[in-house]
Amino acid sequence: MARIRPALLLSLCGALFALPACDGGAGGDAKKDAKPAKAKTKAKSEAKSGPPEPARDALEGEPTDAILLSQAWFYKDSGGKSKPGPARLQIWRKVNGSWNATRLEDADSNVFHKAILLDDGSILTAAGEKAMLKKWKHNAGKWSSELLWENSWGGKFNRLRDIEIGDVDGDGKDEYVIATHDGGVVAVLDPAEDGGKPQVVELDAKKDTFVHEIEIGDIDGDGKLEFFATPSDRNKANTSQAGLIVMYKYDGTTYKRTTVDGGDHTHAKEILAADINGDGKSEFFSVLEAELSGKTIKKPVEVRQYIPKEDGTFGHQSVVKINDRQTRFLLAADFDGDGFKELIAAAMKTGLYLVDGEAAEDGTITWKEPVNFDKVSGGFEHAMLADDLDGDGKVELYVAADDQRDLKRYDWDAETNAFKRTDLGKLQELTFTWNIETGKL
Ligand SMILES: [Ca+2]
Ligand SMILES: [Ca+2]
Ligand SMILES: [Ca+2]
Ligand SMILES: [Ca+2]
Repeated sequence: MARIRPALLLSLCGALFALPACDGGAGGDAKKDAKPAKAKTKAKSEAKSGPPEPARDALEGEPTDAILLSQAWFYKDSGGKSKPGPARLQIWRKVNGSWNATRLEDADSNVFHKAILLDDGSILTAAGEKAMLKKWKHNAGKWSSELLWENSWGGKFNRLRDIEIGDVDGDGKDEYVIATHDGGVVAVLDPAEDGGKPQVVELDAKKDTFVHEIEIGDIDGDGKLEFFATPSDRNKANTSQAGLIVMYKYDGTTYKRTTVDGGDHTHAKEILAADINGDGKSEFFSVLEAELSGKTIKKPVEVRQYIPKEDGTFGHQSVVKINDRQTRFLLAADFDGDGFKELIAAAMKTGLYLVDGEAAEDGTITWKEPVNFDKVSGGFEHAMLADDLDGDGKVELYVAADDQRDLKRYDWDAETNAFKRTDLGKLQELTFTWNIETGKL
């Protein structure tokens, strides 16, 4: 978890370290999982020798609405040092009208960066330290897993940072496109159909290079999917890093890379491909991190929309500038149901922003002034997702605000023309939520 520096941890968690918050309990489940008195001494000696045993909570009852939070979390060792616990998936499920959390943890890694619910009810997890892609199944109260892929690139870290699924080579079958740390690799993994070994193409290996994000979309509307990635320099505290935003297009033999944008002073850790105006072409966006000098923001976060040109290069227009250090989540969804997808940006400290726009006949989009609709919502990643999980035909927004420890839902209220917030539950202290997935589980 080198991305969470000790200094940052202190500022985020401060005195919380003094509390027995890192006991492995997830919210309200801590009590349920507490061991009887006899086990107390054992737990103490275990704490001295290593991390807590990974939790594997059973899922009770039939599949129901579920919110999966991919997390890293910290516990205190016997010397009082905070240490990363096993990679955690906190699984919130709606049972009899109320939301409750269970945990699935994996001691092989110390962070789940992302989880995807597959059609067959299994869960795909992309983990860091170690860089493992696993498939999890729950059956009759027991979890089992299959390691689909693991690799190491000989650098300081081995992480799978992001994964997206799509048919990027046009053969009618989906690939898994994966961003990795810290050897610069973008991997295209062709999953084996019968549990065999996947075929993996590793692109653009480069030492000390972190690829943060993958997006898939059809930017030119030819029915073939392009994918995008964000290779950048090594993560450093309180200073900006250079980086690129690149596009890959399959030419029948290989994935050809072109540069969409790049800079010496900053980079993007978030990108988005989404068909905003419903014309069959994906619009493509990046979120450039602020340019920093120590704690001072020299240049704010900027969301850019890229405009493809005839010659294959890209121009851009500025969508919104956000006076924050970073904004790691950007999504598009049509909350008000007018056929145009508005953008939501989740900044680290300054809250949630709604940016609506208007499309002209030629597809040109004019973006309106942002609305900072919840200022008291934040987190290092500030993960969010839009989905019609309750199936009423309207998309709702799900947000994990680690700073306030709130898991929330926002519904668009057509009468007030604003979001209405509902709190679903409390997140555990000393956890960092990297992604949200929703579905039936
Ligand atoms: Ca394919
Ligand atoms: Ca295309
Ligand atoms: Ca709309
Ligand atoms: Ca809904």
